[in-house]
Amino acid sequence: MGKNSETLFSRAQEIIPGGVNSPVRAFKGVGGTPLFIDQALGSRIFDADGLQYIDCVGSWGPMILGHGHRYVVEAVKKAATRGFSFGAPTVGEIELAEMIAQAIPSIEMVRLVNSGTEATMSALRLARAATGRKKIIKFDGGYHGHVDALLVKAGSGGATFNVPDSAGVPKEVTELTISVPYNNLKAVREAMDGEVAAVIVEPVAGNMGCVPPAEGFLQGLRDICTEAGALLILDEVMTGFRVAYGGAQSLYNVKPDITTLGKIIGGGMPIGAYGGSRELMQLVSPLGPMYQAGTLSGNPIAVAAGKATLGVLKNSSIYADLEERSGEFQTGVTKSAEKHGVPLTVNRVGSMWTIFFTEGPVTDYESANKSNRERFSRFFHLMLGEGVYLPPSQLEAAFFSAAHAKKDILQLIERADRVLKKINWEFEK
Ligand code: KE4
Repeated sequence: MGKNSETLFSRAQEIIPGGVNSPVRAFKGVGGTPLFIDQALGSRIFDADGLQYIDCVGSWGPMILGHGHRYVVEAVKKAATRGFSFGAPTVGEIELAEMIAQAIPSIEMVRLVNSGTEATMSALRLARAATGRKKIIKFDGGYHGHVDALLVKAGSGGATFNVPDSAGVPKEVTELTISVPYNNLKAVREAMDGEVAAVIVEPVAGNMGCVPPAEGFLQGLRDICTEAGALLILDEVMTGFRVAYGGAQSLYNVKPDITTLGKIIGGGMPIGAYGGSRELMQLVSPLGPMYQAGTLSGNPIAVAAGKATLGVLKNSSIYADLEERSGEFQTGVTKSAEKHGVPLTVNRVGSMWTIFFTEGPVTDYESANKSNRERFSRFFHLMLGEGVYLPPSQLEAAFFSAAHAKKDILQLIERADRVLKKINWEFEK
């Protein structure tokens, strides 16, 4: 670990809880000192000691174009000269909303907010306003931001630190949330009653590591919700514009009542969004009785970055390229693990993926949790030493960007092979 990151981490811990502004960044899931990042470009990040890494985190999803894409940088620069924030409507917000609705037909109207958490919090409130019901169904290992009602058997940091529920959340709130195993329609049917306002699901789970939906799972949720008069919320904060331009709902052909978005639609700037039918969104203030607001919602700089990002993605070959290269990586690592006798499973949808250190299959939180975290941590640090920056947790998704060229993928496979060979020796001796 570089000296500068260590010095900065000590200083940061004096003034910021855990030295980080979001828990998963603290390397608690893998041990050691977090890298302090100085800058990034394309597929690379550079730490405070000037060391270079192939970035497989991409800010946890937003950087699908790679870092510092010239169109996005130019758009942000131009917007910044016109003003940072007005607290008043702007044409850019209309344009981004129109781009989102055009990409995702289930969204006829959309409200921009400042984070994925705000998006899911608002979506829950909208579902409860629309149905007059209180209960929510979520999935074990699903993470939807740090909304009180959803910090129940939560994934991401909650699962990484083995504290899937949070202190400070009254039981009166969490009593209304039912969490069931992912990919288990029977459990959803059993939990569903006339009091459930909504089911919220990551259409491709990313916060227990990458876990694809089983065949028929999403359509099954759609049917169960329709029958029960509950709303289906697809939390596409991670999958929106990631697994396809139209999100996971276009890939799996499922129509939710509400979609939440974030990450990519801001191109790396703070943003979130929730949307649905015109009829449903009439409930949202100032039109209707469901209140939701935000000083910086629709911020002109974030909107400029988001528009530029979606503009590059739209009608591009980026998704096809990402599918090919990510598939090549998955095959390469799987073959290497077989060669070196290291039990692992690589789950992937498009350019989001996770290497689970378990035989697998990994189909839900329980099977994801069977992963050997000690081996993952060893793999993480050895790969860091090889100049590869992975998500610092076994229960997180990794990402490639359009800037990860074929040579990057070949290098990643080579470096993983060297590390897996070493791991086999270390753990098998
Ligand atoms: P934010 O509030 O962090 O913008 O979004 C919350 C959120 C909502 N829904 C899904 C499906 C998400 O993946 C997230 C946030 N993802 C994590 C990564 N697992 C963000 C990283 C972090 O917490 O620092």
